[in-house]
Amino acid sequence: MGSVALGGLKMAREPKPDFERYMTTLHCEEPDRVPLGDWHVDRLPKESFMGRKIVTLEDQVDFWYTAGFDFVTSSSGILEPVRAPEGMTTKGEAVHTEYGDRVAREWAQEHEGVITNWEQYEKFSWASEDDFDLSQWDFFDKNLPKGMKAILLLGKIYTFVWMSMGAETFFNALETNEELVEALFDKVGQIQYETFLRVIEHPSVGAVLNPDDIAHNTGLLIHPKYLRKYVFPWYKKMGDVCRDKGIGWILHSDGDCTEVMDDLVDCGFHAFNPIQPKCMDIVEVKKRWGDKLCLIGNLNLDSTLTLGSPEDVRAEVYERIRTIGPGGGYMVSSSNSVTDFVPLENMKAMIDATFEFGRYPIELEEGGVKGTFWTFQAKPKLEKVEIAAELDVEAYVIALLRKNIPRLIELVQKDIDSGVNPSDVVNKGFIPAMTIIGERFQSGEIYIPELMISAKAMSETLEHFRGQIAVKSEEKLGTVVIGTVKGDLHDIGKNLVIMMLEGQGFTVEDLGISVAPETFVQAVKNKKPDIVGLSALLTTTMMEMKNTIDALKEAGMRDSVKVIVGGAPVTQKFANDIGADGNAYDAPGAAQKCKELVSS
Ligand code: B1M
Repeated sequence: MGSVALGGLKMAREPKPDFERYMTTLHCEEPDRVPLGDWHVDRLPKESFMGRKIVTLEDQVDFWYTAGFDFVTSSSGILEPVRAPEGMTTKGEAVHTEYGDRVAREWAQEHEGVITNWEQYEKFSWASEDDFDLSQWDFFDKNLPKGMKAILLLGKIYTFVWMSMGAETFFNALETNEELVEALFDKVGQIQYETFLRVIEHPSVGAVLNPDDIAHNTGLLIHPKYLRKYVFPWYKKMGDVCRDKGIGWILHSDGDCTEVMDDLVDCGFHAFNPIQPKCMDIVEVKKRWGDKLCLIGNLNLDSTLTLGSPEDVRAEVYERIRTIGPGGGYMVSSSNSVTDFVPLENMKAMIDATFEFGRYPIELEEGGVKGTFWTFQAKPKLEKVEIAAELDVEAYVIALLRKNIPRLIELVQKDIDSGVNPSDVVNKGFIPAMTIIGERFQSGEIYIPELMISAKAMSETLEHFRGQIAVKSEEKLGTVVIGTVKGDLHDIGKNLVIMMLEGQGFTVEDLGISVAPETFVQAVKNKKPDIVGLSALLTTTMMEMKNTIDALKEAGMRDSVKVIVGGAPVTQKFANDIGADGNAYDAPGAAQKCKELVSS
């Protein structure tokens, strides 16, 4: 090995890194054993694993080597919207971790980005490839242990653009401010591409992993036509270079990417990560794309790695290697990254089991290891809602989806002129139309931007008729106080839920993100809502839902409100266990559930 001094945890086995093993796997062939594939491990699990602080580059290399990886990862030229104009911040607050420490987290403002118009675009302090400190690559060139290579983490093009604009502005701008969107994608793509060209000249670089999330639990975040226009051409440009140079090219995207898997193959990717078990069935993915794409991931971060025992983790690794490993083209990794809420024993179990079961040829018996493990669970079947449609609802649907306010105004005026009671325009026109739009979102016909745009179009039209079609307070369905629970900064889903609730006639009080139980209690005291809505996207923050329900009990208020919980990892069973009154899988479902709760 090179000049890196190895310390830390003594492993029972010699790591013996071999990047050839990694490359053979990327080419969907069988190496000597299944490699470990995680590309990000939070600082605290790394430190706990090593039993000391991770400070220097030597420490970093030491961790990846000792843990048994064939590579070390490092980011370069990852643009972060933290180069924001003064007074604006994209840094989140500190949150609790498994390791008892608190770490600051990055987050993006849903409503306000830092580049929402041309003036901000011009003023933004754009980085060039000269601004990035690339010194670690010289270090890796000289010091990586024998057999190890470095993986460059670069390519956040889609993520940077939406985060810098803010989700809502970005979704809207796709249709209304195309020039700015295009300019941003070009700018970011160019910076990423030039940095990429520079870094891959280093002999230590064995692969490039592009961490760019383009999907969520049930599908792509935006229509694939935008990805094909703005994002995939950059991926392909980089993919062509990687293929020419014989280095690996890997996409990390959360969520269900089924719709664009063929595009990803065309972009030249060798591998796809992390195949979240809740979103994609890895067995099916292997069947359809396993000869073209190596699969990295699928170890369940929602449950097994975070809430399961080391035996469960061992059983899940066994199952993945048994079903996906034969023939090559599979690496064991978490379904996102090893976060600071993965217990150390579970991380160790994942690594140990990969060494234990991953030797080729893979010959593992079904049911050979005891433990609870997860396989793909399809999304719940949707119940069709009966719609009392007396007006020309389809015309409303079309105009809402196109955000055609003049047409909506015309439709409303025509209905009022023909004698329809103004409040029935809402109840028999807008609400059924939004219900239909919600169903189209649920079935994957439309995407998040269309859902958001429709909800906005409805409220803008109602604003136009303010005074004429004021929904009387006795006709309002009720009040919902909602927030993302403490420690959790995800808010796109919660905001969609709010829009759907308002679209169905609820008054909503939004408490924002990382909302403490006491704040919910205070809001219930002050606003006297009918329903409290709790959103959580992280397994670890789901416990705050229970804490909030307990706090309501302690304050003697639990019986005065219904509680609905939701968010990607939340299940009906979990909702029952913590004593919630309802759970919904998505925003239209949440509005439906709230209607049921107020009428029960
Ligand atoms: Co994060 N992230 N993230 N992330 N992120 C997830 C959620 C994750 C599932 C990805 C994965 O596993 N591959 C994973 C959580 C795993 C787990 O714990 N089970 C994860 C992780 C691990 C993390 C970090 C820890 C990463 C890290 O730092 N190592 C970190 C944590 C930050 C924190 O909160 N403390 C983090 C950070 C981020 C970003 C900041 C980069 C960004 C958030 C930006 C923002 O929200 N402003 C982000 C994103 C975008 C995601 C993914 C890719 C997409 C989430 C999203 O916006 N979806 C997500 C992957 C995934 O979802 N598969 C992921 C779109 C939205 C419309 O859907 O939010 O599911 P969703 O909401 C739906 C339903 O869930 C439901 O209705 C909504 C609309 O239909 N719903 C409700 C939501 N709330 C509801 C409430 C209800 C009822 C229904 O009643 C009240």
